[in-house]
Amino acid sequence: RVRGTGHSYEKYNNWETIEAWTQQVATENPDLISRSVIGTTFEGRNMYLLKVGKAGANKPAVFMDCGFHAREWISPAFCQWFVREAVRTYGREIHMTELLEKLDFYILPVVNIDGYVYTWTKNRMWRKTRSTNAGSSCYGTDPNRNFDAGWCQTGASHSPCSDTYCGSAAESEKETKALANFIRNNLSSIKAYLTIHSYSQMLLYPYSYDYKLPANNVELNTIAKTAVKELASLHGTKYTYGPGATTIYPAAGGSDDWAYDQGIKYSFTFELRDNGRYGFVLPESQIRATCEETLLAIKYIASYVLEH
Ligand code: ING
Ligand code: ZN
Repeated sequence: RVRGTGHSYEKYNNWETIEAWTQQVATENPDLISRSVIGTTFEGRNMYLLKVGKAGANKPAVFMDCGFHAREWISPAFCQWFVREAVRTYGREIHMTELLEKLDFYILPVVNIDGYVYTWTKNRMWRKTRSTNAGSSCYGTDPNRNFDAGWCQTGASHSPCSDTYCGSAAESEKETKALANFIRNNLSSIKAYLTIHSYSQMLLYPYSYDYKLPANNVELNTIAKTAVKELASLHGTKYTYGPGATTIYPAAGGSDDWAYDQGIKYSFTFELRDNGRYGFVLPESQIRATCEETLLAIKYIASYVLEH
């Protein structure tokens, strides 16, 4: 619990509560966290980014975002959990301490804030952004089909009414444009890109827009194999892993493929619990176990990146 805000790490928090939390966690941990705004959403909400790490010169960075898709509520819950574990275990647990001394984590707790708000107020199963579409009464673009990576060539739709609408152009959405601009402006420090989705218990790496394999595909496969082993070590949760196109489905315009093609050689998409029993509506009783196991995989990948 975070005092006075109604926030809880073991409950799903609404946007108002998450927004207040970003302010409070930064204010209470000034030596480890700073908060900035990287843009605003279609409906005018601030997109907060938390920089988590001990101050130092020329530190490499890991970028992690949550809440691309509105209904995947376990994803923002994990970003919040990660930040809490960082501040709670810094100076107490050797691995986290070393990570925060040597790396910065850029955490974007909710990318698609407007969609997230809509799942709390109108439609729990909403996926896309909430932007309007010219010539259509349907709303929204799929933010994970909106990046300039084989844009709309496969597994995406040009129809604004589709749940996988790729948008009118790559980076047509204010939210994806803000994220892409931040990464472009910080390419010299960002060594890894991690994006958290749900569900299906998978760890994916490029490519999804094509059946081609990334140059370091053997290395990415080994990292993924070890990361899912770490994850399973806690509660036995089984993950599959591999290139997106063959492991989940071909889909163009995803942020991990785009980040990889920008030169970020460690780029992964997590699909958290579960395997479909509850799907997007994962019970709050599973937040703790899901976040604890996922944290092991994230810490492993961050340590790997630090050593390479
Ligand atoms: N899955 C991802 C999606 O956007 C994905 C899978 C990953 C597609 C990487 C493209 C690139 O469809 C979910 N659950 O959103
Ligand atoms: Zn998703």
